[in-house]
Amino acid sequence: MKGLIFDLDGVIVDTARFHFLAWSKTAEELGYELTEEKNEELKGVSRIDSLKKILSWAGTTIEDEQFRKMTAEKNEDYLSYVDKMTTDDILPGVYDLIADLKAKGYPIALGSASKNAPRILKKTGMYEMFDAIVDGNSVSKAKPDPEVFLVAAEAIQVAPENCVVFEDSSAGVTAAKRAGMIAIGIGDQQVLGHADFVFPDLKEMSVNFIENLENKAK
Ligand code: B16
Ligand code: MG
Repeated sequence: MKGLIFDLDGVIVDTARFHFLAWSKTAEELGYELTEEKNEELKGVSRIDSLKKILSWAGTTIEDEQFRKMTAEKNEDYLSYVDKMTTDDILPGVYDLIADLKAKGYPIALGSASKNAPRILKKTGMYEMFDAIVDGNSVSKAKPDPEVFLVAAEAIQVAPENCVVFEDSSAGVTAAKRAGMIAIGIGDQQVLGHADFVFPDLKEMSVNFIENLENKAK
């Protein structure tokens, strides 16, 4: 049986929007305007690496202390949005899909770069749905490194080649492919063309599709 690994931000909940709002504020302080297009490159990327990217786009450098302060402030700002989340913030179709897959007996893991994953899952009532939660607190190498998905596969005791990853970020799809897994991109075909399949959102995904996945992957 296949193991299913879900990314969090942009797949289960739309916190990508909150990251964008918070990073835009940081970028502004650095005299840089973060566009939605550039923000795509921050999706799935760790907090530390995100600020490193913004600094390089802004063509500037800062002292370590300032770096630490900026990531802390960004996180505080981000959490002010997260703490207002409820079950209504689960993306359409996601709760029912995961509940149906769980009922069929599929092992289900979270594979997220976020250190705030448990807090978000608890706020939205999704915490209990997962057999394993692997997030930014449990891995040291950020996507596109495959570590997060390999650790998740191990946690649900499924071989990587039998795992299916649901990801909204380009870095995450690359990580899933490097892990030797089937990657299902959730979002824009233009951004996620390297995934095995791309769906605009999980509303379009069915249990039947997962059941018939054998040999369909690239
Ligand atoms: P945090 P995912 C990722 O989550 C986000 O896509 C990315 O934008 C964010 O920088 C990263 O988590 C770290 O998040 O600051 O909460 O630790 O998409 O891998 O679920
Ligand atoms: Mg994501």
